[in-house]
Amino acid sequence: MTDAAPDLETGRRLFAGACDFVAGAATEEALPLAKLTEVAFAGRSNVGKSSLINALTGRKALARVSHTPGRTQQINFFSLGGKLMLVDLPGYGYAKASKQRIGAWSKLILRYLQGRATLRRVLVLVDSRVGLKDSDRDLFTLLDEIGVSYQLVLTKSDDKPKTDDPLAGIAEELAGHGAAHPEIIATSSREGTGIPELRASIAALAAR
Ligand SMILES: Nc1nc2c(ncn2[C@@H]2O[C@H](COP(=O)(O)OP(=O)(O)OP(=O)(O)O)[C@@H](O)[C@H]2O)c(=O)[nH]1
Ligand SMILES: [Mg+2]
Repeated sequence: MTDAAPDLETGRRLFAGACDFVAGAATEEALPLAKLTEVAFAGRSNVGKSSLINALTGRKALARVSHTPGRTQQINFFSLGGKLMLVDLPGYGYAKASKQRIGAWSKLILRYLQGRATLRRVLVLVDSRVGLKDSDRDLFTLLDEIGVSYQLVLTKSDDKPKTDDPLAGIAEELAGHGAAHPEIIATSSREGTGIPELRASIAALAAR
């Protein structure tokens, strides 16, 4: 099975099984042992990372959903039936005015991304109503540099754009990044759009 033709049924089965909270790590020492293949969810604060993990696993409150941006402060690990680890990272780039960038993102996350041998892919979530921000571009550059494969996942595609054509040129921009997967998956945790497809593409990573 290739990434280009992910098997929806395999994805459905993987996510229909057990999903357990394993650890919430606020320090490097608290990271669980790196045994399973990991897929991490990264993105700006409030982009919908926790909601997407809940939608994928069909659990309403597995990963906490917050109304206050920047709520997920630790790295949370969820095991999918001992086959794959889903990793919910704290959001970056909150506070529009303060220009907080990836440099301010905690050292813990940088260490995690750089040193995790089992990390197979980072899903970089981008709000489809807003498009790419410089904090996202900083993360792309970092992941290119450290050679960690990543894929862009659009969130909140049930809602209308906040600016004129926020997604214009996004595929072309991504194509200029060495470690980026070319396929972009559009999702809505609220309406379920793109969820089976994303399950399948994650399951394809677990299988290898
Ligand atoms: N319209 C719409 N809103 C969504 C969707 N997914 C999440 N939201 C809303 O976006 C807000 C943030 O969701 P979270 O899942 O907590 O986002 P997060 O990226 O985990 O946030 P932090 O952990 O704080 O960085 C909440 O108010 C959600 O209700 C979606 O698919 N559609
Ligand atoms: Mg969260």
